[in-house]
Amino acid sequence: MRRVLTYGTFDTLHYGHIRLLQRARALGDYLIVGLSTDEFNASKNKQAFHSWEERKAHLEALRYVDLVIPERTWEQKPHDVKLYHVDIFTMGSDWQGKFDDLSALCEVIYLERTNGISSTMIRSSLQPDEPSSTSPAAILKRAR
Ligand code: C2G
Repeated sequence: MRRVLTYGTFDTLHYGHIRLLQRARALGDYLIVGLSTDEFNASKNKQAFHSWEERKAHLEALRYVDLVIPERTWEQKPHDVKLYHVDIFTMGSDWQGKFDDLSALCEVIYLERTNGISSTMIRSSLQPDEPSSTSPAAILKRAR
């Protein structure tokens, strides 16, 4: 059984995330996702729209994801690779080269990032007073 590992925040789950997870799972037979905790996100200056528990439930609903573990630090990756007997570590290409040190422990593969969609875009369209929002309130506000 080839075991694959990836990490991320996976906030406001969208087709860019799903395409990544689908291709990651296709690299092997079992996909583990290290899901950034809210505390770890704070250290990345990121605040997710959904809680860790909600984001975990979203991932567990996907057929591509076999196990979700907490990502609490940048440094836990080598430990997780050993603990879960990981064969392949993968991330989107926006992380190209950043985790090459893991190639001492497992194969490292970067998958092309999906353009045109991001959690930031989705979150800004959820804010009613954001100019880019497409909510009826925002459209009416701009029309005045
Ligand atoms: N991704 C993608 N296409 C997008 C958006 C994201 O392929 N349009 C990929 C990213 O490259 C990443 C994964 O989906 O591999 C999760 O993205 P984020 O939730 O933004 O995760 P990030 O903040 O990059 O955290 O230790 C690594 C970090 O936890 C990664």
